[in-house]
Amino acid sequence: MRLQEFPRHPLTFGPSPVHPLERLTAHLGGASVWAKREDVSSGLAYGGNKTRKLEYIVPDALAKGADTLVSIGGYQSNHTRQVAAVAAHLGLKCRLVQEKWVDWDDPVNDKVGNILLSRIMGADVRLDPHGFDIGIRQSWEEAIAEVEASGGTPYPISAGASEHPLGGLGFANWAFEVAAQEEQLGVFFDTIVVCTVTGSTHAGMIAGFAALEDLTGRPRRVLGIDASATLEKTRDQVGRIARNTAALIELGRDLRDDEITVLEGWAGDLYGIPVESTIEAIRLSGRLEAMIIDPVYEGKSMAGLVDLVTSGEIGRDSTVLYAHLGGQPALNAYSGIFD
Ligand code: 5PA
Repeated sequence: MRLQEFPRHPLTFGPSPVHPLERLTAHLGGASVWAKREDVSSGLAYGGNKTRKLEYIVPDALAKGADTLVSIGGYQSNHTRQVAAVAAHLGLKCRLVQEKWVDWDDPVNDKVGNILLSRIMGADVRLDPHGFDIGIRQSWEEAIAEVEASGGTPYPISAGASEHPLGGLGFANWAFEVAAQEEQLGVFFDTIVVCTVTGSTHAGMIAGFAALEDLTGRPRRVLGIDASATLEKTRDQVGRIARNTAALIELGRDLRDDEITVLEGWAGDLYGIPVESTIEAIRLSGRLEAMIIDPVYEGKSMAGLVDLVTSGEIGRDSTVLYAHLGGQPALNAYSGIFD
């Protein structure tokens, strides 16, 4: 099926805004840097990248007659907050497993930010002591079984909606949205920088931009910056989801290895723990652009962008698009960094 033919349930205001980051560009003194803002493109509890993924998943949930969305993430998961928002918006119930993915010593880590918002939106939020893993989790399978046992009709959405068969479509479509915006703005983004953890954001982009390249003959680089600190798992997951998504939208060819690039160097040793470069990137982006980014994901991909542009690895003549995937509510659980 062609991408345009998949059912899509609108959850955003429309295309996410694209704008230049002029002061950051001047400061870095290299490539021209722009941002595309998933953090300001939906009215549903601050939105973010999962909202766009869920646009393609909701039609399936509704078609199957589900009454409860069941999902999983860390205490400060942005994904589970967006699932809770979409459930509220649709009038469905929501059951969330919040695992202790991050050993972050902040006394309000399980009270403020994303988890607070999910509670406000009426989700059944349950804490679970298990640690970080992007794969399929037993705790989530148990939650699905519990909903069933109590007479509900669960609709399972895996971590980050990534293992979901339709999880890559939202960002395959993002690529086409970028192409339409390029036309309006008279620019061409030869390099995209995106944070990657559970993989379907980056993977969807890879499939979408591959399809565009086949149409236009103009290649570009889609650089995933790992923030999982479990690089091999993320790399495998990105490659697998990119290939599945490419097949789903009938790309008609295999993806080349050079189309799947997950870069390491900015995650630190552990998922969810900011390192010095993360904190510097957050301050830089705030100070120069009033563009707020978080310490778990976007601070790490911005740190990658800063280094790649400064070192010239992304050349001076490049025009770079930074995918801002949301995630700011988690900042509240990390206030101690900025005291
Ligand atoms: C997340 C993910 P992927 O998981 O699709 O690779 O996206 C990475 C990412 N930026 C990037 C932000 C703000 C994100 O929230 N968040 C997860 C969550 O539970 O919130 C899925 C891990």
